[in-house]
This record gives sequence, structure tokens and C-alpha cells, in this order.
Amino acid sequence: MPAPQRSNPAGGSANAAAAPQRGGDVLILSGPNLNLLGVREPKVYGKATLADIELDCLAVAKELKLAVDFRQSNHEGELIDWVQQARGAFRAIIINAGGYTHTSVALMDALLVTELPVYEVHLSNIFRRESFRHHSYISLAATGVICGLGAAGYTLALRAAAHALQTKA
Ligand code: CA2
Repeated sequence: MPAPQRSNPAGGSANAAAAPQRGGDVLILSGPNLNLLGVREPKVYGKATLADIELDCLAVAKELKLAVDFRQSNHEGELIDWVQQARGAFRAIIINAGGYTHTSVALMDALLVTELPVYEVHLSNIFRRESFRHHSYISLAATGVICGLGAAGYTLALRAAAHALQTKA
């Protein structure tokens, strides 16, 4: 069964910069084509579907007593709207921006504006792949980056975020 595109209906309004609504602790975003995980290219991205990864994140979030919101979009503008809305609504962002990692100055700008800790995740080791994947705009806004550890990267990022939030609180 495919992962729901958004597990929390907060956000998505036309006025993305409106007053922040409380959303949870950690917003977990996945970008374009990641809805196809487990269906195509398992040798590169593994067998787990995005729905499997969401379930793993929800289980770890429960253990860590964190409220998470797991969303996927194929659209750059929608990802940017969600990042803008995260300011004041969440305490951290985990993002696998997919192909936008290597192209989107706009998504990087939105992440910088939130002033939230950002954890960048990639399933594959982008440094063992084509050279165009070696540069990440998202990294310029990221506190930390996890790549090459497959689906576990998402839950490891969640643990890193929890650790940092505990230390800060
Ligand atoms: O390794 C990652 O997680 C990536 O962010 C995945 C992106 C890629 O553009 C980045 O360089 C690295 C691609 C996501 C596409 O996902 C697919 C899943 C199944 C089948 C085809 C594509």
C-alpha cells in the first residue's frame, strides 16, 4: 500500500506564511519519486517502501516520545510551503529532498529561513554515484547529513534530532 502523501492535514494552504500552527516535534519530508520506493530500483534504494519507512519512523518516534509528521511530495512548491509552515510549528526537520537536493536553491532558502535544525537524509551514498549528485544545496542548510545507510537513515536522523532537542531543552 503506498505511503499517504501527508499523515497530518496541517498545512498546504495558499498562504504558506500565515501564523504558525502547532504541528508536532519533527517534520519528516520526502521529495520527488520517493513514493516509488520498493517498487522500482531496489538495488539502488532498497526494498523498503515509503510506507515501511513511515511505520519505522512512527515506531521510533513513539519510543522517543516525539510527535512526527511524515509527508511526501513530487512538487517543489509544496515542499517549500511545508518548510515555510514548519517555522514555529515544529522543532526540527528531516528531509530527503530527492532530486531537488541537487537543484533547488529555493528549497535551501526556505530551510534556512525556518531557523530549525535540519537533518538531510539520502538512502544511497550520493558520493559513490554520478558527480552531479555530489553537490547538495540542502547540505548548506543542514545541521547534519546521513547518506548511504538506506531506510535506516530516516530513523537515525530522528534519533539525532531527539538527542539534540533533549540537549537543548
Ligand atoms: O539516495 C537518495 O535518497 C536520493 O535522495 C534519492 C533521489 C536521488 O535523486 C538523490 O540523488 C539521492 C531519487 C529518488 C528517486 O527514488 C526512486 C525510488 C524508486 C525508483 C526510482 C526512483
